Amino acid sequence: MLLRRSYLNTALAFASLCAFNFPTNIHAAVPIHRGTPSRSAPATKVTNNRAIYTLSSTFVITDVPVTRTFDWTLSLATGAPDGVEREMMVVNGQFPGPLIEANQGDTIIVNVQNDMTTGAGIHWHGITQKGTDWADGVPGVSQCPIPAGSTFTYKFTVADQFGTFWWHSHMGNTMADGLLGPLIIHSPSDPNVRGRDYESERIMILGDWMHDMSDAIIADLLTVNGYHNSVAAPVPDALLINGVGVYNCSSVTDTSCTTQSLPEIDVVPNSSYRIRIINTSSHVHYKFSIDSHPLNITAADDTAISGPKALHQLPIGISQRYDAIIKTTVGTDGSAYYVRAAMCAASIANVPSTYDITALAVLRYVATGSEATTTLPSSTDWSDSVNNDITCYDLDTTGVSMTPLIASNPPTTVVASTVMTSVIGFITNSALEPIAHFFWNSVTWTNYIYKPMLFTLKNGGSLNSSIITHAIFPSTGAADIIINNHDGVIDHPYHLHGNAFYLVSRGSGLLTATEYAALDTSSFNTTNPLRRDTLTISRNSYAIIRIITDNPGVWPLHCHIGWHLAVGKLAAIVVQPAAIQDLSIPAAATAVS
Ligand SMILES: [Cu+2]
Repeated sequence: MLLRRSYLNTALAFASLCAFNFPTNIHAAVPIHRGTPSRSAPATKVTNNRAIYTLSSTFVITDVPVTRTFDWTLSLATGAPDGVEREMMVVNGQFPGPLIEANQGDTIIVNVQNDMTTGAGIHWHGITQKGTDWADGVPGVSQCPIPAGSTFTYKFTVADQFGTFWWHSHMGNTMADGLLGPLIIHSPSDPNVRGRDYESERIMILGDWMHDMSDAIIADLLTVNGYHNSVAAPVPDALLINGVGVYNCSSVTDTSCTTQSLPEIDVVPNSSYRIRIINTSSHVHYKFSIDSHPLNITAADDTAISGPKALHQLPIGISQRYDAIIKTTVGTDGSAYYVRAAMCAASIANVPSTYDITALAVLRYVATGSEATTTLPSSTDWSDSVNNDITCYDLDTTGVSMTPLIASNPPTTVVASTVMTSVIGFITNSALEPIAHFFWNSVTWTNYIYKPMLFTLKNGGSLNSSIITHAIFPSTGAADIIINNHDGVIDHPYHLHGNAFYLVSRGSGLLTATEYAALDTSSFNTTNPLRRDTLTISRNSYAIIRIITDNPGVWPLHCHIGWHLAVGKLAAIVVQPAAIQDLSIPAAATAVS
Protein backbone atom coordinates (compact mmCIF):
# COMPACT_ATOMS: atom_id res chain seq x y z
CA MET A 1 0.00 0.00 0.00
CA LEU A 2 1.28 3.39 -1.00
CA LEU A 3 2.07 5.74 1.85
CA ARG A 4 0.02 8.84 1.30
CA ARG A 5 0.68 10.78 4.44
CA SER A 6 1.73 10.56 8.00
CA TYR A 7 -1.10 9.69 10.33
CA LEU A 8 -0.61 12.46 12.80
CA ASN A 9 -1.70 15.62 11.11
CA THR A 10 -1.01 19.01 12.51
CA ALA A 11 -3.89 19.86 14.75
CA LEU A 12 -4.47 23.27 13.27
CA ALA A 13 -3.88 22.43 9.63
CA PHE A 14 -7.33 23.81 8.95
CA ALA A 15 -9.09 26.67 10.57
CA SER A 16 -12.04 25.21 12.38
CA LEU A 17 -15.56 26.19 11.43
CA CYS A 18 -17.20 25.07 14.67
CA ALA A 19 -14.67 25.79 17.33
CA PHE A 20 -11.16 26.95 17.79
CA ASN A 21 -8.13 25.37 19.40
CA PHE A 22 -9.45 21.84 19.38
CA PRO A 23 -7.26 19.08 18.05
CA THR A 24 -8.62 17.76 14.78
CA ASN A 25 -7.55 14.21 15.29
CA ILE A 26 -10.35 12.43 17.10
CA HIS A 27 -8.06 10.01 18.87
CA ALA A 28 -6.04 12.82 20.31
CA ALA A 29 -9.21 14.62 21.30
CA VAL A 30 -10.61 12.13 23.74
CA PRO A 31 -9.25 10.77 27.00
CA ILE A 32 -8.48 7.09 27.00
CA HIS A 33 -10.58 4.90 29.24
CA ARG A 34 -10.11 1.27 30.02
CA GLY A 35 -13.48 -0.32 30.54
CA THR A 36 -12.50 -2.64 33.34
CA PRO A 37 -14.02 -1.49 36.61
CA SER A 38 -12.09 1.55 37.66
CA ARG A 39 -11.94 3.81 40.64
CA SER A 40 -13.71 6.43 38.61
CA ALA A 41 -16.51 4.21 37.32
CA PRO A 42 -19.76 6.18 37.49
CA ALA A 43 -22.17 5.09 40.15
CA THR A 44 -25.21 5.24 37.91
CA LYS A 45 -26.26 1.74 36.87
CA VAL A 46 -27.41 0.99 33.35
CA THR A 47 -30.86 -0.53 32.96
CA ASN A 48 -32.13 -2.84 30.24
CA ASN A 49 -35.60 -1.51 29.50
CA ARG A 50 -37.38 -4.58 28.23
CA ALA A 51 -40.39 -2.53 27.12
CA ILE A 52 -38.53 -1.50 23.97
CA TYR A 53 -38.64 -5.03 22.54
CA THR A 54 -42.43 -5.12 22.30
CA LEU A 55 -44.13 -2.68 19.97
CA SER A 56 -47.46 -1.59 21.34
CA SER A 57 -50.52 -2.78 19.46
CA THR A 58 -52.18 0.50 20.36
CA PHE A 59 -49.71 2.65 18.45
CA VAL A 60 -51.87 4.35 15.84
CA ILE A 61 -50.58 3.82 12.32
CA THR A 62 -51.80 6.79 10.31
CA ASP A 63 -50.88 9.12 7.50
CA VAL A 64 -51.74 12.16 9.59
CA PRO A 65 -48.31 13.57 10.42
CA VAL A 66 -47.36 14.75 13.88
CA THR A 67 -44.21 15.99 15.53
CA ARG A 68 -42.73 13.61 18.08
CA THR A 69 -40.22 14.96 20.55
CA PHE A 70 -37.73 12.88 22.48
CA ASP A 71 -35.53 14.18 25.28
CA TRP A 72 -32.27 12.32 25.60
CA THR A 73 -29.46 12.60 28.11
CA LEU A 74 -26.17 11.00 27.12
CA SER A 75 -24.15 9.96 30.13
CA LEU A 76 -21.47 7.66 31.45
CA ALA A 77 -22.75 4.87 33.65
CA THR A 78 -21.71 1.47 34.92
CA GLY A 79 -23.29 -1.53 33.29
CA ALA A 80 -22.73 -5.23 32.79
CA PRO A 81 -24.54 -6.44 29.66
CA ASP A 82 -22.60 -9.72 29.76
CA GLY A 83 -22.10 -9.84 33.53
CA VAL A 84 -18.78 -7.97 33.60
CA GLU A 85 -19.06 -4.44 34.89
CA ARG A 86 -17.58 -1.64 32.81
CA GLU A 87 -18.07 2.01 32.10
CA MET A 88 -20.61 2.57 29.35
CA MET A 89 -22.07 5.40 27.32
CA VAL A 90 -25.85 5.39 27.44
CA VAL A 91 -28.94 7.37 26.55
CA ASN A 92 -31.32 7.99 29.45
CA GLY A 93 -29.47 5.36 31.48
CA GLN A 94 -30.57 2.54 29.16
CA PHE A 95 -28.82 -0.09 27.11
CA PRO A 96 -29.92 -0.72 24.46
CA GLY A 97 -31.10 2.84 24.11
CA PRO A 98 -34.64 4.21 23.86
CA LEU A 99 -37.03 3.20 21.11
CA ILE A 100 -38.06 5.83 18.61
CA GLU A 101 -41.37 4.88 17.02
CA ALA A 102 -43.14 7.14 14.53
CA ASN A 103 -45.19 7.18 11.34
CA GLN A 104 -44.10 8.03 7.85
CA GLY A 105 -44.57 11.79 7.48
CA ASP A 106 -43.84 12.54 11.11
CA THR A 107 -41.24 15.04 12.18
CA ILE A 108 -38.86 13.68 14.78
CA ILE A 109 -37.18 16.00 17.24
CA VAL A 110 -34.49 14.62 19.52
CA ASN A 111 -33.14 17.01 22.14
CA VAL A 112 -29.72 15.69 23.11
CA GLN A 113 -28.08 16.72 26.35
CA ASN A 114 -24.50 15.49 26.34
CA ASP A 115 -23.53 14.83 29.96
CA MET A 116 -20.56 12.68 28.94
CA THR A 117 -16.97 13.90 29.10
CA THR A 118 -16.43 13.66 25.34
CA GLY A 119 -18.13 14.90 22.17
CA ALA A 120 -21.05 13.11 20.57
CA GLY A 121 -23.07 12.71 17.39
CA ILE A 122 -26.10 10.51 16.76
CA HIS A 123 -26.84 9.03 13.33
CA TRP A 124 -30.26 7.79 12.20
CA HIS A 125 -29.26 4.76 10.19
CA GLY A 126 -31.13 4.47 6.91
CA ILE A 127 -33.01 7.75 7.13
CA THR A 128 -32.20 9.70 3.95
CA GLN A 129 -32.35 13.18 5.56
CA LYS A 130 -33.53 14.91 2.40
CA GLY A 131 -32.90 18.61 2.98
CA THR A 132 -31.76 17.99 6.56
CA ASP A 133 -28.21 16.81 5.85
CA TRP A 134 -27.05 18.64 8.97
CA ALA A 135 -29.08 16.17 11.08
CA ASP A 136 -27.27 13.08 9.76
CA GLY A 137 -25.22 12.99 12.93
CA VAL A 138 -21.67 12.32 11.75
CA PRO A 139 -19.05 14.51 13.45
CA GLY A 140 -16.60 15.68 10.81
CA VAL A 141 -19.07 15.08 8.00
CA SER A 142 -22.37 16.76 8.82
CA GLN A 143 -21.72 18.45 12.15
CA CYS A 144 -19.19 19.18 14.82
CA PRO A 145 -19.30 16.92 17.86
CA ILE A 146 -21.84 17.96 20.45
CA PRO A 147 -19.43 19.13 23.15
CA ALA A 148 -19.48 17.64 26.62
CA GLY A 149 -21.94 19.59 28.71
CA SER A 150 -23.84 20.96 25.71
CA THR A 151 -27.17 20.38 24.04
CA PHE A 152 -28.05 19.85 20.41
CA THR A 153 -31.38 19.25 18.71
CA TYR A 154 -31.86 16.92 15.78
CA LYS A 155 -34.96 17.58 13.74
CA PHE A 156 -35.95 15.71 10.60
CA THR A 157 -39.05 14.59 8.77
CA VAL A 158 -39.33 10.99 7.58
CA ALA A 159 -41.15 11.87 4.40
CA ASP A 160 -40.92 8.90 2.11
CA GLN A 161 -39.66 5.99 4.18
CA PHE A 162 -40.99 3.38 6.56
CA GLY A 163 -39.69 0.18 8.09
CA THR A 164 -37.04 -0.96 10.53
CA PHE A 165 -34.16 1.40 11.19
CA TRP A 166 -31.86 2.08 14.12
CA TRP A 167 -29.85 4.89 15.59
CA HIS A 168 -26.30 4.90 16.86
CA SER A 169 -23.41 7.11 17.79
CA HIS A 170 -21.20 8.03 14.82
CA MET A 171 -18.35 9.47 16.89
CA GLY A 172 -15.32 7.17 16.62
CA ASN A 173 -16.81 3.76 17.44
CA THR A 174 -18.58 4.84 20.60
CA MET A 175 -21.68 2.98 19.46
CA ALA A 176 -19.72 0.00 20.82
CA ASP A 177 -19.85 1.65 24.26
CA GLY A 178 -23.64 1.52 24.33
CA LEU A 179 -25.02 4.38 22.22
CA LEU A 180 -27.50 2.56 19.98
CA GLY A 181 -31.18 1.73 19.78
CA PRO A 182 -34.15 0.92 17.51
CA LEU A 183 -35.94 3.36 15.21
CA ILE A 184 -39.23 2.08 13.78
CA ILE A 185 -41.27 3.93 11.17
CA HIS A 186 -44.81 2.71 10.49
CA SER A 187 -46.95 3.58 7.50
CA PRO A 188 -50.40 2.84 6.13
CA SER A 189 -48.46 2.18 2.90
CA ASP A 190 -46.56 -0.73 4.47
CA PRO A 191 -47.52 -3.84 2.48
CA ASN A 192 -47.11 -5.88 5.65
CA VAL A 193 -50.18 -5.13 7.72
CA ARG A 194 -50.73 -5.66 11.44
CA GLY A 195 -53.91 -7.64 12.07
CA ARG A 196 -53.78 -9.23 8.65
CA ASP A 197 -50.23 -10.49 8.07
CA TYR A 198 -49.23 -10.72 11.73
CA GLU A 199 -50.74 -10.05 15.14
CA SER A 200 -47.93 -8.52 17.18
CA GLU A 201 -44.50 -7.02 16.77
CA ARG A 202 -41.21 -7.65 18.49
CA ILE A 203 -37.74 -6.16 18.15
CA MET A 204 -34.65 -8.32 18.45
CA ILE A 205 -31.40 -6.44 18.75
CA LEU A 206 -28.30 -8.47 17.96
CA GLY A 207 -24.99 -7.03 19.08
CA ASP A 208 -21.48 -7.64 20.23
CA TRP A 209 -19.61 -6.42 23.26
CA MET A 210 -16.15 -5.51 24.47
CA HIS A 211 -14.92 -5.09 28.03
CA ASP A 212 -12.71 -2.13 27.07
CA MET A 213 -13.93 1.28 26.03
CA SER A 214 -13.84 1.83 22.28
CA ASP A 215 -11.37 4.70 22.41
CA ALA A 216 -8.86 2.48 24.22
CA ILE A 217 -9.29 -0.26 21.62
CA ILE A 218 -8.88 2.20 18.74
CA ALA A 219 -5.81 3.74 20.34
CA ASP A 220 -4.27 0.27 20.50
CA LEU A 221 -5.31 -0.60 16.95
CA LEU A 222 -3.37 2.47 15.84
CA THR A 223 -0.13 1.09 17.28
CA VAL A 224 2.28 -1.27 15.60
CA ASN A 225 1.30 -4.11 17.93
CA GLY A 226 -2.43 -3.45 17.79
CA TYR A 227 -4.98 -4.44 20.40
CA HIS A 228 -4.09 -7.56 22.35
CA ASN A 229 -1.18 -8.01 19.96
CA SER A 230 -3.27 -7.93 16.80
CA VAL A 231 -3.98 -5.12 14.35
CA ALA A 232 -7.15 -6.97 13.34
CA ALA A 233 -10.50 -5.79 14.68
CA PRO A 234 -11.04 -7.54 18.01
CA VAL A 235 -12.90 -10.76 18.77
CA PRO A 236 -15.90 -9.67 20.86
CA ASP A 237 -15.74 -10.45 24.56
CA ALA A 238 -19.45 -11.33 24.35
CA LEU A 239 -22.27 -11.70 21.86
CA LEU A 240 -25.55 -10.02 22.78
CA ILE A 241 -29.24 -10.53 22.10
CA ASN A 242 -31.43 -7.69 23.35
CA GLY A 243 -28.52 -6.28 25.29
CA VAL A 244 -27.71 -9.47 27.21
CA GLY A 245 -24.72 -11.78 26.85
CA VAL A 246 -23.45 -14.60 29.01
CA TYR A 247 -19.79 -14.24 29.94
CA ASN A 248 -17.99 -17.09 31.63
CA CYS A 249 -17.20 -15.48 34.99
CA SER A 250 -14.76 -18.23 35.90
CA SER A 251 -12.39 -16.81 33.30
CA VAL A 252 -12.05 -13.44 34.99
CA THR A 253 -10.72 -12.37 38.35
CA ASP A 254 -13.36 -9.66 38.58
CA THR A 255 -15.45 -10.78 41.55
CA SER A 256 -18.34 -8.57 40.51
CA CYS A 257 -18.90 -10.71 37.41
CA THR A 258 -22.35 -12.23 37.44
CA THR A 259 -23.55 -15.00 35.14
CA GLN A 260 -26.44 -13.58 33.17
CA SER A 261 -29.73 -15.33 32.53
CA LEU A 262 -30.64 -15.73 28.88
CA PRO A 263 -32.93 -13.02 27.52
CA GLU A 264 -36.55 -14.14 27.32
CA ILE A 265 -39.01 -13.38 24.55
CA ASP A 266 -42.57 -14.26 25.55
CA VAL A 267 -45.13 -15.06 22.87
CA VAL A 268 -48.71 -16.29 23.05
CA PRO A 269 -49.60 -19.60 21.36
CA ASN A 270 -51.48 -19.69 18.05
CA SER A 271 -50.54 -16.20 17.01
CA SER A 272 -48.11 -14.57 14.61
CA TYR A 273 -45.32 -12.09 15.16
CA ARG A 274 -43.44 -9.65 13.01
CA ILE A 275 -39.92 -9.74 14.38
CA ARG A 276 -37.73 -6.81 13.46
CA ILE A 277 -34.15 -8.05 13.67
CA ILE A 278 -31.42 -5.40 13.88
CA ASN A 279 -27.72 -6.26 13.80
CA THR A 280 -26.08 -3.49 15.84
CA SER A 281 -22.70 -5.21 16.07
CA SER A 282 -19.38 -3.53 15.60
CA HIS A 283 -17.81 -6.66 14.16
CA VAL A 284 -20.16 -9.63 13.95
CA HIS A 285 -22.07 -10.84 10.94
CA TYR A 286 -24.70 -13.21 12.28
CA LYS A 287 -26.82 -16.13 11.24
CA PHE A 288 -30.13 -15.83 13.05
CA SER A 289 -32.56 -18.65 13.68
CA ILE A 290 -35.30 -19.84 16.01
CA ASP A 291 -35.51 -23.56 16.65
CA SER A 292 -38.52 -25.16 14.91
CA HIS A 293 -39.82 -21.75 13.74
CA PRO A 294 -39.24 -21.04 10.05
CA LEU A 295 -38.84 -17.39 9.13
CA ASN A 296 -41.01 -15.67 6.53
CA ILE A 297 -38.77 -12.80 5.45
CA THR A 298 -40.85 -9.70 4.68
CA ALA A 299 -38.36 -6.82 4.70
CA ALA A 300 -34.68 -6.22 4.03
CA ASP A 301 -33.50 -3.05 5.76
CA ASP A 302 -36.51 -0.76 5.18
CA THR A 303 -37.65 -2.39 1.95
CA ALA A 304 -40.75 -4.59 2.17
CA ILE A 305 -40.08 -7.71 0.11
CA SER A 306 -41.47 -10.99 -0.96
CA GLY A 307 -38.64 -13.07 0.45
CA PRO A 308 -38.04 -16.67 1.40
CA LYS A 309 -41.14 -17.95 3.21
CA ALA A 310 -39.69 -20.71 5.38
CA LEU A 311 -36.08 -19.82 5.95
CA HIS A 312 -34.25 -21.74 8.65
CA GLN A 313 -31.19 -19.57 9.08
CA LEU A 314 -31.02 -15.88 8.18
CA PRO A 315 -27.63 -14.30 7.41
CA ILE A 316 -27.70 -10.70 8.66
CA GLY A 317 -24.79 -8.40 8.01
CA ILE A 318 -23.58 -5.72 10.37
CA SER A 319 -26.10 -2.84 10.57
CA GLN A 320 -28.60 -4.63 8.34
CA ARG A 321 -32.19 -5.25 9.39
CA TYR A 322 -34.65 -7.95 8.42
CA ASP A 323 -38.31 -8.32 9.30
CA ALA A 324 -39.45 -11.91 9.70
CA ILE A 325 -42.92 -13.24 10.45
CA ILE A 326 -43.15 -16.34 12.61
CA LYS A 327 -46.18 -18.35 13.63
CA THR A 328 -46.47 -19.54 17.20
CA THR A 329 -48.32 -22.69 16.25
CA VAL A 330 -45.39 -25.01 16.90
CA GLY A 331 -45.74 -25.35 20.65
CA THR A 332 -48.27 -24.82 23.38
CA ASP A 333 -48.43 -22.90 26.63
CA GLY A 334 -45.14 -23.53 28.43
CA SER A 335 -43.13 -24.56 25.37
CA ALA A 336 -39.72 -22.96 24.94
CA TYR A 337 -37.31 -22.74 22.01
CA TYR A 338 -33.84 -21.35 21.57
CA VAL A 339 -33.28 -18.22 19.53
CA ARG A 340 -29.78 -18.43 18.08
CA ALA A 341 -27.43 -15.78 16.74
CA ALA A 342 -24.38 -17.58 15.40
CA MET A 343 -21.31 -15.48 14.69
CA CYS A 344 -19.83 -15.82 11.23
CA ALA A 345 -16.31 -16.50 12.45
CA ALA A 346 -14.85 -16.73 8.96
CA SER A 347 -14.22 -12.99 8.77
CA ILE A 348 -12.85 -12.52 12.29
CA ALA A 349 -9.20 -13.10 13.08
CA ASN A 350 -7.88 -14.84 16.19
CA VAL A 351 -11.10 -16.57 17.27
CA PRO A 352 -10.05 -19.07 19.95
CA SER A 353 -11.03 -22.67 19.30
CA THR A 354 -12.93 -22.68 22.58
CA TYR A 355 -14.97 -19.58 21.67
CA ASP A 356 -18.73 -20.09 21.82
CA ILE A 357 -19.91 -18.50 18.59
CA THR A 358 -23.63 -18.73 19.38
CA ALA A 359 -25.58 -16.21 21.42
CA LEU A 360 -28.84 -17.58 22.79
CA ALA A 361 -32.20 -16.26 23.86
CA VAL A 362 -35.40 -18.08 24.82
CA LEU A 363 -38.65 -17.90 22.87
CA ARG A 364 -41.22 -18.91 25.47
CA TYR A 365 -44.89 -19.65 24.90
CA VAL A 366 -47.01 -18.02 27.59
CA ALA A 367 -50.78 -18.22 27.14
CA THR A 368 -52.79 -15.22 28.25
CA GLY A 369 -53.35 -15.52 31.98
CA SER A 370 -50.68 -18.19 32.39
CA GLU A 371 -47.56 -18.01 34.50
CA ALA A 372 -44.37 -18.17 32.43
CA THR A 373 -42.41 -21.38 32.81
CA THR A 374 -38.74 -21.08 33.72
CA THR A 375 -37.13 -24.23 32.39
CA LEU A 376 -34.58 -23.87 29.63
CA PRO A 377 -35.55 -25.19 26.20
CA SER A 378 -34.61 -28.65 25.07
CA SER A 379 -34.99 -27.64 21.43
CA THR A 380 -32.31 -28.35 18.88
CA ASP A 381 -30.84 -26.28 16.08
CA TRP A 382 -32.00 -26.78 12.50
CA SER A 383 -30.25 -29.82 11.08
CA ASP A 384 -29.25 -27.85 7.99
CA SER A 385 -27.81 -24.87 9.84
CA VAL A 386 -24.39 -23.68 8.80
CA ASN A 387 -22.23 -21.79 11.26
CA ASN A 388 -18.70 -22.13 10.00
CA ASP A 389 -18.84 -20.73 6.53
CA ILE A 390 -15.71 -19.90 4.65
CA THR A 391 -17.14 -16.44 3.98
CA CYS A 392 -19.85 -14.20 5.42
CA TYR A 393 -22.41 -13.31 2.78
CA ASP A 394 -25.76 -11.67 2.17
CA LEU A 395 -29.11 -13.43 1.81
CA ASP A 396 -29.50 -12.27 -1.81
CA THR A 397 -26.44 -14.28 -2.83
CA THR A 398 -28.02 -17.55 -1.72
CA GLY A 399 -30.38 -17.91 -4.67
CA VAL A 400 -33.56 -16.90 -2.88
CA SER A 401 -36.04 -14.40 -4.27
CA MET A 402 -36.05 -10.98 -2.57
CA THR A 403 -38.51 -8.93 -4.60
CA PRO A 404 -39.59 -5.51 -3.36
CA LEU A 405 -43.36 -5.44 -2.81
CA ILE A 406 -43.52 -1.81 -3.92
CA ALA A 407 -41.98 -2.16 -7.33
CA SER A 408 -39.43 0.36 -8.58
CA ASN A 409 -37.23 0.07 -11.63
CA PRO A 410 -34.06 2.14 -11.62
CA PRO A 411 -33.34 4.21 -14.72
CA THR A 412 -31.33 2.23 -17.24
CA THR A 413 -29.51 5.35 -18.40
CA VAL A 414 -26.67 6.19 -16.08
CA VAL A 415 -25.29 9.71 -16.04
CA ALA A 416 -22.29 9.10 -13.79
CA SER A 417 -20.33 6.33 -12.17
CA THR A 418 -17.44 5.83 -9.80
CA VAL A 419 -15.27 2.94 -8.73
CA MET A 420 -14.58 2.69 -5.01
CA THR A 421 -12.02 0.08 -4.06
CA SER A 422 -11.44 -0.72 -0.42
CA VAL A 423 -8.56 -2.68 1.04
CA ILE A 424 -6.57 -2.96 4.23
CA GLY A 425 -3.06 -1.48 4.21
CA PHE A 426 -0.44 0.20 6.27
CA ILE A 427 0.95 3.69 6.67
CA THR A 428 4.03 4.71 8.53
CA ASN A 429 3.87 6.63 11.77
CA SER A 430 6.43 9.14 12.95
CA ALA A 431 8.56 6.31 14.34
CA LEU A 432 8.51 4.71 10.88
CA GLU A 433 6.42 1.83 12.16
CA PRO A 434 3.72 0.35 9.90
CA ILE A 435 0.24 1.08 11.26
CA ALA A 436 -2.80 -0.73 9.87
CA HIS A 437 -5.53 1.33 8.24
CA PHE A 438 -8.29 0.79 5.73
CA PHE A 439 -8.17 2.58 2.41
CA TRP A 440 -10.58 3.69 -0.28
CA ASN A 441 -8.79 4.11 -3.60
CA SER A 442 -5.47 4.27 -1.73
CA VAL A 443 -6.58 7.00 0.69
CA THR A 444 -7.38 6.42 4.34
CA TRP A 445 -9.83 8.90 5.81
CA THR A 446 -8.69 11.41 8.37
CA ASN A 447 -11.59 12.84 10.28
CA TYR A 448 -11.24 16.55 10.89
CA ILE A 449 -14.17 16.48 13.24
CA TYR A 450 -14.22 20.24 13.74
CA LYS A 451 -14.28 20.93 10.01
CA PRO A 452 -17.36 19.06 8.77
CA MET A 453 -17.28 18.38 5.05
CA LEU A 454 -20.90 19.49 4.69
CA PHE A 455 -20.00 22.97 5.91
CA THR A 456 -16.98 23.12 3.58
CA LEU A 457 -19.19 22.35 0.59
CA LYS A 458 -21.96 24.63 1.82
CA ASN A 459 -19.43 27.44 1.82
CA GLY A 460 -18.43 26.67 -1.76
CA GLY A 461 -15.25 24.82 -0.86
CA SER A 462 -14.12 21.43 -2.05
CA LEU A 463 -12.87 18.30 -0.37
CA ASN A 464 -9.21 17.40 -0.03
CA SER A 465 -8.54 14.21 -2.01
CA SER A 466 -5.56 13.32 0.12
CA ILE A 467 -7.65 12.89 3.27
CA ILE A 468 -10.96 11.64 1.86
CA THR A 469 -11.64 9.65 -1.29
CA HIS A 470 -14.75 11.10 -2.85
CA ALA A 471 -16.82 11.01 -5.99
CA ILE A 472 -18.77 14.01 -7.25
CA PHE A 473 -22.11 13.52 -8.99
CA PRO A 474 -22.96 17.04 -10.18
CA SER A 475 -26.41 16.56 -11.70
CA THR A 476 -29.62 14.65 -11.14
CA GLY A 477 -29.91 11.21 -12.66
CA ALA A 478 -28.92 7.65 -12.06
CA ALA A 479 -25.37 6.97 -10.93
CA ASP A 480 -23.56 3.70 -10.42
CA ILE A 481 -21.17 3.09 -7.58
CA ILE A 482 -18.93 0.08 -8.06
CA ILE A 483 -17.79 -1.08 -4.64
CA ASN A 484 -14.80 -3.41 -4.69
CA ASN A 485 -13.97 -5.36 -1.56
CA HIS A 486 -10.36 -6.03 -2.48
CA ASP A 487 -9.53 -7.77 0.78
CA GLY A 488 -8.64 -11.41 0.46
CA VAL A 489 -9.80 -12.65 3.84
CA ILE A 490 -12.30 -10.09 5.20
CA ASP A 491 -15.98 -9.67 4.33
CA HIS A 492 -17.26 -6.16 4.95
CA PRO A 493 -20.67 -4.49 5.38
CA TYR A 494 -20.95 -1.35 3.25
CA HIS A 495 -23.40 1.39 4.17
CA LEU A 496 -24.29 4.48 2.18
CA HIS A 497 -25.83 7.44 3.97
CA GLY A 498 -28.55 9.58 2.43
CA ASN A 499 -29.68 7.03 -0.13
CA ALA A 500 -31.36 3.70 -0.45
CA PHE A 501 -29.73 2.06 -3.43
CA TYR A 502 -30.68 -0.46 -6.05
CA LEU A 503 -28.50 -3.55 -6.10
CA VAL A 504 -28.02 -4.04 -9.84
CA SER A 505 -25.11 -6.45 -9.98
CA ARG A 506 -22.59 -8.45 -8.03
CA GLY A 507 -19.48 -10.24 -9.21
CA SER A 508 -16.27 -11.84 -8.10
CA GLY A 509 -12.82 -10.28 -8.18
CA LEU A 510 -12.03 -6.63 -8.79
CA LEU A 511 -13.95 -4.51 -11.30
CA THR A 512 -12.08 -1.59 -12.86
CA ALA A 513 -13.70 1.43 -14.49
CA THR A 514 -12.65 0.10 -17.89
CA GLU A 515 -14.15 -3.30 -17.16
CA TYR A 516 -17.31 -1.66 -15.86
CA ALA A 517 -17.63 0.40 -19.05
CA ALA A 518 -17.25 -2.78 -21.11
CA LEU A 519 -19.83 -4.77 -19.12
CA ASP A 520 -22.91 -6.05 -20.88
CA THR A 521 -25.44 -4.00 -18.95
CA SER A 522 -28.21 -6.34 -20.02
CA SER A 523 -26.88 -8.57 -17.25
CA PHE A 524 -27.76 -5.88 -14.69
CA ASN A 525 -30.91 -6.41 -12.69
CA THR A 526 -32.94 -3.29 -13.43
CA THR A 527 -36.35 -4.92 -13.06
CA ASN A 528 -37.45 -4.13 -9.53
CA PRO A 529 -34.12 -5.09 -7.96
CA LEU A 530 -33.55 -5.30 -4.23
CA ARG A 531 -33.24 -1.89 -2.56
CA ARG A 532 -31.55 -1.38 0.77
CA ASP A 533 -28.97 0.76 2.57
CA THR A 534 -26.37 -1.77 3.71
CA LEU A 535 -24.74 -4.55 1.75
CA THR A 536 -22.34 -7.26 2.79
CA ILE A 537 -19.73 -7.65 0.09
CA SER A 538 -17.75 -10.82 0.59
CA ARG A 539 -13.98 -10.90 0.23
CA ASN A 540 -12.53 -10.42 -3.23
CA SER A 541 -15.82 -9.46 -4.84
CA TYR A 542 -17.74 -6.40 -5.93
CA ALA A 543 -21.23 -4.99 -6.09
CA ILE A 544 -22.71 -2.35 -8.37
CA ILE A 545 -25.28 -0.16 -6.69
CA ARG A 546 -27.36 2.46 -8.44
CA ILE A 547 -28.62 5.62 -6.80
CA ILE A 548 -30.76 8.51 -7.95
CA THR A 549 -28.74 11.64 -7.31
CA ASP A 550 -31.67 13.73 -6.12
CA ASN A 551 -30.51 14.25 -2.54
CA PRO A 552 -27.83 16.95 -2.49
CA GLY A 553 -25.25 16.30 0.16
CA VAL A 554 -21.97 14.74 1.16
CA TRP A 555 -22.89 11.17 1.96
CA PRO A 556 -20.56 8.77 3.73
CA LEU A 557 -19.93 5.41 2.10
CA HIS A 558 -18.28 3.35 4.77
CA CYS A 559 -17.63 0.01 6.29
CA HIS A 560 -19.96 -0.65 9.20
CA ILE A 561 -17.43 -2.67 11.11
CA GLY A 562 -16.90 0.10 13.63
CA TRP A 563 -13.25 -0.81 14.13
CA HIS A 564 -12.57 -0.53 10.41
CA LEU A 565 -14.41 2.79 10.15
CA ALA A 566 -12.32 4.06 13.03
CA VAL A 567 -9.09 3.38 11.11
CA GLY A 568 -10.05 5.20 7.96
CA LYS A 569 -12.66 3.24 6.01
CA LEU A 570 -14.95 6.05 4.92
CA ALA A 571 -15.35 7.65 1.50
CA ALA A 572 -17.78 10.37 0.45
CA ILE A 573 -20.33 10.58 -2.32
CA VAL A 574 -20.87 14.25 -3.09
CA VAL A 575 -24.23 14.80 -4.74
CA GLN A 576 -24.96 18.09 -6.52
CA PRO A 577 -22.35 20.29 -4.83
CA ALA A 578 -23.96 23.43 -6.27
CA ALA A 579 -27.24 22.56 -4.57
CA ILE A 580 -25.47 21.88 -1.27
CA GLN A 581 -24.72 25.61 -1.17
CA ASP A 582 -28.47 26.23 -1.19
CA LEU A 583 -29.18 23.93 1.74
CA SER A 584 -30.33 25.69 4.83
CA ILE A 585 -28.40 24.68 7.90
CA PRO A 586 -29.73 25.92 11.23
CA ALA A 587 -27.41 28.26 13.03
CA ALA A 588 -27.45 25.88 15.97
CA ALA A 589 -25.79 23.22 13.83
CA THR A 590 -22.90 25.40 12.80
CA ALA A 591 -22.53 27.20 16.09
CA VAL A 592 -21.74 24.19 18.26
CA SER A 593 -18.65 25.00 20.24
CU1 LIG B 1 -14.80 -3.44 7.21
